[in-house]
Formats: sequence, structure tokens, C-alpha cells
Amino acid sequence: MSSPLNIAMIGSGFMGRAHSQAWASANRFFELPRRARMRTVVGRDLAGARLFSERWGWADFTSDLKCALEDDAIELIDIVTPNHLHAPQAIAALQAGKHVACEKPLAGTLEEARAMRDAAKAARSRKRLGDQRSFVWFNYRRCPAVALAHQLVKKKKLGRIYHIRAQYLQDWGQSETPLSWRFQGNLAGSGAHGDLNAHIIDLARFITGDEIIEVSGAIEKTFIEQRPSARPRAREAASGSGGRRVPAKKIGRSTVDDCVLFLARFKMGAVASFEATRLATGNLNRNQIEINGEHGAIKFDFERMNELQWWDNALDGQLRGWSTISCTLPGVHPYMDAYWPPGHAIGYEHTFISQAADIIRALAGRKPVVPLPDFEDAYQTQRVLEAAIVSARQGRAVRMSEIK
Ligand code: NAI
Ligand code: SOE
Repeated sequence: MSSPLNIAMIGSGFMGRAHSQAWASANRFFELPRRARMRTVVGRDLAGARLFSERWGWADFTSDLKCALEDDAIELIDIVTPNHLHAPQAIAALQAGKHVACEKPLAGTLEEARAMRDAAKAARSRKRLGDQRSFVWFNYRRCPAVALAHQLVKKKKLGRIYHIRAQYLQDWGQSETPLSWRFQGNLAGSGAHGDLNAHIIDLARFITGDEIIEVSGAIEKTFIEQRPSARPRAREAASGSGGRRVPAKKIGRSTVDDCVLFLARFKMGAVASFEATRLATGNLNRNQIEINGEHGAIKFDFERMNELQWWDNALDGQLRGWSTISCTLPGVHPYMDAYWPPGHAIGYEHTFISQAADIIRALAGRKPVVPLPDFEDAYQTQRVLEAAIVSARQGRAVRMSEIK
């Protein structure tokens, strides 16, 4: 095994915990060419960063990003901060010669995303600093069932694709949910749109290997315009969905959407619909996609993340029907070699462990199990997000060629 991969992570909230767990576990589950070393966590304040480092296994802590950027031993900066910080932090890290792994959405705005894409491109071509890489944590690609769907499409099992139907439905955004950064346009960029549509646009692009050429019929809606102000550091404000709801007295204005819906056309002819919302009462984290092709169809729902639904159109009519594949077979289903015996389900955290493993592979010049999104790739998803907003606000179809 070559030298350890020293990592610094910026941020210590929901994703800070998920990523810490992933970096700590990747070498335990996977045989990897390098060992991840959790060197420094960068927090907003020293006391908080110290507590976090002790609990989650970081060797050191700081509240000054410069310390991590000037530490020559650190090769990779992992960014798990609110969306408005992705661009300045990622660009500074790239300019300091580091590899960068950034949470989704790539940025709050298209302009910031473009600057990040350009900085990653410039860094890769600046040979003096080595082959600098960028990664984006579209972690759902690494659900074994989603990776399998990608492989089935690649093997042409679905044939020509007609329909893509994607929804990301949550319901944590009810009126009593406090005004965290997620409801502030200047910090989040958008609401359910960048937060959730980003995932399903990425999933649709990843599974089909196709690109969107036109967006139309978009609706952007904010149902709840006033929210109780967030208590500083309240857990429910920090982690988005599912937290304890603590009433607060002051009222503030939400400046993001609660939901965005839109239609799209793909280059190879498929037509698609996308819906993201935080107000789909009754749905906790229903990240689902159905793809209907000439020879077969697939359905995935994150709330049953170990399963892929498969329809084989070639079967005799008497036998034709949806079948449920338990994507838990080592040696058969992507990533399952690393985990448990057949039928022993994995969870949300494994998507991050598998992505951490693929990042380590990529940084050692090896191939990831399925493609890893980089800043260029995530920028294409960001362009689609932008096209949907233009469509919603101008009430018209938007060609992707309009969105630079
Ligand atoms: P969070 O609010 O739980 O945590 C954000 C963290 O950033 C907090 O620890 C906060 O103290 C820290 N922070 C803020 N400003 C900072 C600064 N200047 N320097 C250092 N730390 C700073 O938010 P969460 O849920 O962890 O989201 C972070 C990012 O991860 C967002 O971009 C979000 O979209 C993404 N995300 C992705 C998920 C996925 O499934 N891939 C799931 C949840 C979030
Ligand atoms: C909240 O909506 C959230 O945590 C998103 O930020 C994540 O990206 C999604 O995976 C789960 O829900």
C-alpha cells in the first residue's frame, strides 16, 4: 500500500458525521490501494471542532481553513458546508493544490458552479501540482440497486428508453420547521430544487448515460413564506429532515422554493418528469425513479434502497410482471463484495462508505466501481437546475444550449 491519503474536512453537521463515518470505514470494508487518514476537521469554532474531532476520530482540529490548506501533508479537502461556501472553499483548496470532494449541489448558483468547474479544469491542467481531481458526493449513485440499474442500461437490457419519471419527496418542511440556512436563498441557492432535484437529475443522467436537451413546464412554488427563526446550532436546523422540532419565537421569511416540478427531453429521445418537494406529507425520503424502455423497465425507491424492481418485457405474457431484486449478493451486485452475506441489507451510510472507497481508488489511478461525478459532471446537473428555474419564471421551454 502506498502512502496514506491525508484528508481535511470542512464542516461538522449532518454530512460531517456521514463523511467521518465513511472515511473511517472505507479501508475496513474495502481492499484499497491507499489508507484514508482523517487528519484535520475544520469547524466554525475551536471548541466545537475539538469535540467533533474527538467523537468522530479526526487527529486534529482547527477553525482556520488556511491551516489545512497550508498543511503540505493534506492531499484531499472534503467540503460538507452549506451550499454558499462550496465555491470559495473548493476554489481555495484547488488553488492550494489539493484534490477536492464537495457535497451536492455543486453550488448555490450557476455562476458559482461554473467558477468551480473552471477552477477544477485549470487545476487539472496545472501539471506542476500533479493530477488534481474533483469529486461531488452524489452518493445515491452508490446504492447497489442504482449502480445495477446503470449497468443494466449500459448492457442495453432496457433497449430504447421512452420514459424517465423521477421524484424526490420529503415532508420535513412544514410550517413549524425553523428557518435554517436551507430556507435562505443567499445561503442555499434554492430550496427543494437544488437540494433534491439535483439528486434525481444526477440519477437520471447517471443511469441512462444520456443528457437533457430541453426543459419545459416548470413550476416553482413556495407555500410557506414565514418560518420561526432557527435556534443557533439546533439539531433539526442543522440536519434538514427528521429532526426534533423546537418552537422559536421570532419569525423570518423563507426565500427559497418548497417544491419545483418540471419536464425534460433527453438527447436520445426519452421524455422525463422531475418533482422535488419538502411538503409531500407522508413521504420521508422517497427518492424514486422509474425508467421504461423497449425491452424492460426499472424502478428504484430509496425507502427500499436494497431493492431494484425489474420488468422483463421479453418474458412470456403469463410470466411478465415486476420482480424484486434484492441487490445484496456479494460477487453479483455492485459494492456488495465489501459488505455482508446475501440478504443482509445495507443502509444510507454505506453509500458514503462506497463513495469514499471509490475516491481513494481514483486517487490511486484505479477505476471506481461505477463512474464518480466530478465538477464538470455536476456542472451539467447544475445547468439543468438553472434551465428549470428559467422555465418556471419565464413560462417557456428552455433549450439547454441557452444555458452556458
Ligand atoms: P449542516 O447544517 O448539518 O452542517 C453544516 C456544517 O457546516 C455545520 O457543522 C456548520 O457549523 C458548518 N459550517 C458553516 N460554516 C462554516 C465555515 N465557514 N467553516 C467551517 N464550517 C462551517 O448541513 P448538512 O446537512 O451537513 O449539509 C452540508 C452540505 O451537504 C450541503 O451542501 C447539503 O446540500 C449537503 N447534503 C448532502 C446530502 C447527501 O445526501 N449527499 C445529505 C445532506 C446534506
Ligand atoms: C434534506 O433535504 C436532505 O438531507 C438533503 O440535503 C440530502 O441531499 C438528501 O440526500 C436527504 O435530504
